Amino acid sequence: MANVLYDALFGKHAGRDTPFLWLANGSNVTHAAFLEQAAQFAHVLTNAGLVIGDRVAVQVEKSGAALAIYAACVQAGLVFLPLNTAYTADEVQYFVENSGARLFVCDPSKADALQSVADGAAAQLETLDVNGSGSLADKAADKDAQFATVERGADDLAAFLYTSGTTGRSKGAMLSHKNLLSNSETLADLWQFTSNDVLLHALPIFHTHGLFVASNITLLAGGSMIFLPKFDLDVVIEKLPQATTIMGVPTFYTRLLSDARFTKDLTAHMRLFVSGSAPLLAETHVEFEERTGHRILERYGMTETNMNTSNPFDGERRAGTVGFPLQGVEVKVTDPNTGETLPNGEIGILEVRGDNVFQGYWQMPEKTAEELRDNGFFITGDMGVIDADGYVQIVGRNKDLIISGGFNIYPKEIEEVLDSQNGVLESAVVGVAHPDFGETPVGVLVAKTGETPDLDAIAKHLHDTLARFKHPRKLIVMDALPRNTMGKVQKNLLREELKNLFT
Ligand code: MCA
Ligand code: AMP
Repeated sequence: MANVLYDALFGKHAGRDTPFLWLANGSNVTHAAFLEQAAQFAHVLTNAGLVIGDRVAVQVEKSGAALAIYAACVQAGLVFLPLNTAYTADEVQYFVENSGARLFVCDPSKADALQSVADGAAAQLETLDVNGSGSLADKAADKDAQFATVERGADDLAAFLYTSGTTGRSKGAMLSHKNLLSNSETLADLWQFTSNDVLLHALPIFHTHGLFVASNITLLAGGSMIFLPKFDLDVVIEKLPQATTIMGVPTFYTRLLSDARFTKDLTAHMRLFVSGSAPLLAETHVEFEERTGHRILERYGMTETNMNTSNPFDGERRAGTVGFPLQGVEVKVTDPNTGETLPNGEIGILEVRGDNVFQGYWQMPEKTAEELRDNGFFITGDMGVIDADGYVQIVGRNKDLIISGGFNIYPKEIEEVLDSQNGVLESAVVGVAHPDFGETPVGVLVAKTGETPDLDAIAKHLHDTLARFKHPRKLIVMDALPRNTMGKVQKNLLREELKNLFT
């Protein structure tokens, strides 16, 4: 037995003196140098006593070295657990504790604040900054640049990605070597990636999109990536002439379209623009084609399932749809109440099955059973319909979720914080259309009788406890929340009332 994921993505590039990562300053990291760094990190991890299956939690800025930690974990048979850099210490504490991570890598600037988190979870703390410096790099410096790859099979775990739920705490989605590799193989083939591809990579690498879709496909095809720390409009426009393809959330495309420098000439050489993680408005699709002559290829995925559907590479890329089920992925639409399969043309819940579907939630068998059926179908919580031509269209969500700029926000988590504030009787958080982020959360508060909530103090408290992207862009006090006869808050009415707040 070999190491399924390592061999397919990384091992085959050993000794290749070809550029893998093009950095913002124009320098590059070769495949060989990247793998040598990963091997050195693997030595540090195993020297620290970590053994097969142990989790490595990582909250660091995007860099080639950060990506090399992923490769190191795969090579050493460890489970890679990346965390959003925006998470506060309170949020990180839960992930480190819940996962039972034995080692936690953070930015040096946060080490003082996070030492107690590591201590509380009995995890070893190491640091790595955006330039690749820190205690992890120091320890790696004198290590052998070769590491004996640990054997791992198709069903062994490669990564945990935490995903929130409508109720309860975040759940660690367990992803196996097969889950990740099968999906990358399918997509690399479908989207016709080759070693000539240069992917403009401006996504974060702590989510499926930037980490597994973009990086794994590039590695599989043997291409390279222009590896930018974040989406900066000026830099993306400057680097576009060197790229063949880009993957982004819809905000990338609306921001590009808002800039006059983004023209047909600038994009004439491009092979492919991929969008996902949030709905791409049909009007953005149309405007993009008018401006550039390219049709954006929209696809649909989830943390638990990797990618499920994609518009075709060669056929019609239909605006407002997420295309067809991927090769080897079954997609069906079911009745939310009975679970029965519905005929094409009827709206229901999308369910998916295939090698792409995760192994369950870490140490949460009940949650797993609620969403992953015995027959292997995963209940996505997305409402969809399959049209007569087989295109899947997402029409809504059967889960209380807001997607802001591609980041998922669960209103419940914010409502719990709001409800605990002085003077607040109750609250509701709803997603409101936003020109830049697609949707953004707005907090509606009801005051306790005779009290006036201090909105500034509440905003400050939110700032201290929740990641910035989750902060409601506005807090509004209302006399009462609209409720139906069953007493359930009617968020649809609030959304309707507030829909023009930012437009
Ligand atoms: C940053 N801020 C945000 C967001 N990003 N607020 C709400 N939503 C966001 N997405 C905060 C910043 O901290 C800042 O706060 C303020 O909003 C404005 O920041 P700005 O500079 O405009 O934002 P940015 O840094 O340019 O980031 C926007 C972004 C970024 C480029 C859209 O959020 C991004 O890269 N999103 C991609 C997320 C992603 O990869 N999703 C995939 C996961 P302040 O003003 O206080 O400084 S989903 C997935 O993987 C599934 C499986 C799938 O299908 O792909
Ligand atoms: P997450 O589990 O955080 O990765 O988010 C997955 C969710 O993002 C899905 O369940 C969908 O609701 C949403 N999503 C991803 N891609 C698309 C898309 N192309 N169109 C609409 N929603 C999408």
